[in-house]
Amino acid sequence: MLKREWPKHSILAIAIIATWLKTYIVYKTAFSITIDNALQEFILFINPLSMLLFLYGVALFFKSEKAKNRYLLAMTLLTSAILYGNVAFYRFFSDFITLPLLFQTQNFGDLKSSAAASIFWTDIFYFSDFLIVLLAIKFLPTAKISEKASSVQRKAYFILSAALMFFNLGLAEAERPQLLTRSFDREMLVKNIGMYNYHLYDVYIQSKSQAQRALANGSELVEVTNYVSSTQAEPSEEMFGIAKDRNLIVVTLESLQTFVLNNEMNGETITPFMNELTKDEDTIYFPNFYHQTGLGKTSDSEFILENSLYPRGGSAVFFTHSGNTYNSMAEKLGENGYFTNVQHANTKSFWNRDIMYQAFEIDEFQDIESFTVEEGQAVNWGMKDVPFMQQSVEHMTEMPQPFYSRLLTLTNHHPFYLDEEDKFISEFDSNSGTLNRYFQTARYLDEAVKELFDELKAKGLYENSIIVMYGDHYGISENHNAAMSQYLGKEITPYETAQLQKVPFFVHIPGYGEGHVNEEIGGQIDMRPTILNLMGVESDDDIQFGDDLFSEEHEEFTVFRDGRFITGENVYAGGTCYDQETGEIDDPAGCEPFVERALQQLNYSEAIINGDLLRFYDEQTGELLTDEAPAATNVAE
Ligand code: GP9
Ligand code: MN
Repeated sequence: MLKREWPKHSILAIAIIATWLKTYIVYKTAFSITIDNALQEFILFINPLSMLLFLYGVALFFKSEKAKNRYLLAMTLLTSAILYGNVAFYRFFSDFITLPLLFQTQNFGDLKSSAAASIFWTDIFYFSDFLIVLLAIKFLPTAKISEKASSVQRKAYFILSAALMFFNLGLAEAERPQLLTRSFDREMLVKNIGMYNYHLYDVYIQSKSQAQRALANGSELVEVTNYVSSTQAEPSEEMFGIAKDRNLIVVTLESLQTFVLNNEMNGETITPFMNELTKDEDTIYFPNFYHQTGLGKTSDSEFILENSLYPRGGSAVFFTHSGNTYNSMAEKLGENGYFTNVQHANTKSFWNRDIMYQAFEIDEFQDIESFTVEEGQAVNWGMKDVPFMQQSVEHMTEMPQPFYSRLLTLTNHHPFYLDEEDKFISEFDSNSGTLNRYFQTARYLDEAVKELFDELKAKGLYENSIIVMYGDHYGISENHNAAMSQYLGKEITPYETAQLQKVPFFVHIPGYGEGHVNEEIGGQIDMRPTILNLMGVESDDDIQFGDDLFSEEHEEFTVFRDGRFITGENVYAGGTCYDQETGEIDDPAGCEPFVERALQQLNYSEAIINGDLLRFYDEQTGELLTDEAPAATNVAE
């Protein structure tokens, strides 16, 4: 019995092993996948297997040996084509293929021209498993008995395959929690779930959003535009165009929360430079400003900044809706003669930035490839912020003016490690290493901001620029509440947790002279209208959920992505209405009217994203393009 069984499935076994090992070799040779420890290497090694077992295992259902072999050959060809397609693509774009990219017509030209140039005869190796299976079919004296595998055998086989799949996903989840809801980075996906599963995942998230898009039509926008125009505040006339024609530099202050500003840790000042800025005559500083990000963290903050829309709940909009039509601040400034740019010393595919920035019509993205990282200049996730600032300003000197350049810092990021020479203050002394180190990296970020100002002055770019800086999201999560409570010297209630979502917001206009602390309650959603008004670019007709913070009509009502909100009177958190100033539990009546409105805003924003509704909006005229709606059916949210 055994003698007969073994040869019967030997071609299947050969095919699986050949493709598996080939895939691993290709991982190691054709892509630069960073491996930090043995567990990651192990995950990388096993990750092709589960999908291959499923895909190739379908052969077990074939009765005829010939059909089975043909199927296996077809599958080795298919997986080889997927792998090779990625290799050829990677040679040019240092990234893995994702569907929206194939649909973006501007990429297609690049793809075609580069495809021919990136093919070598040695690439035959990428099809070696196909050749091996072909030879095996020809020369291996396998059994000629035409017989399907028994159903018990098949069951055992697929149970084992499923077990392996779960084992792989379990390891991936341990290595990178929430990988499949947040996506993070294509490299991380390939590294953890494997090339083949990654493509399946990509098809899944893209087809899900495409289906919602296909069912949407322009009429859904009527309600949204009515809501937006009835609630929008008239922008401040006084501040209109105050920074007109200047370069706009927007700095994303990684994980910086407001509680470290104008504060001390064991007698040491945490952010000396930024503290001075809060009192500076050319700076307007907003201490009551909140982040509104969700799972997409930094990328969500960028999304809000560029669009004044809320990010999505439950996933990272940078990954799920990078094919949408947007009316980004970059696009708008671009139309007003600006050169638009983003600088970030990390891989370009992180948060799918390379694709999303095309949707935002950002002219240039300078990722890690644009920076020279000398020995000792990298920590945590990439290049240290101080040298990053130096090189970023150097880049600015080469840009056409006026420019809009966005700088994404990185050092003040979990796990908040630093080299000894970059520690300017000591650690805190709580039981949370994360919080203890956070003060030091925040102090380092402060140094980087100082460096930016110094460099801009040295390079003659300072006077003619406006510098806007905002904290992207919290750095210290609720897991560290005990330590946080020790530092703040008070209990961390849901009210306090909401208050800890404050992030700094600075508007620095060299020569302005009327700097002040602006106590207005606001959030990231207000950045786009506020900045555009300062730049002298009208945005009244745009669909945005925020308002100019300088407007006299600005309403103090800031909604978090999860439905919590802050008003002039109250903080609504954990289903409880608190007094905004004292943190005492307040009469729920104060919050009630806002609960509904908060959800309504979030839903409208979500509907815009899910239905890709901005494609039906003429941003120049403010008209709805319902006639061009591709689908007739309207779908309720
Ligand atoms: C990654 C950087 C950090 O490129 O922006 O992302 P985060 O984890 O803060 O969202
Ligand atoms: Mn961040």
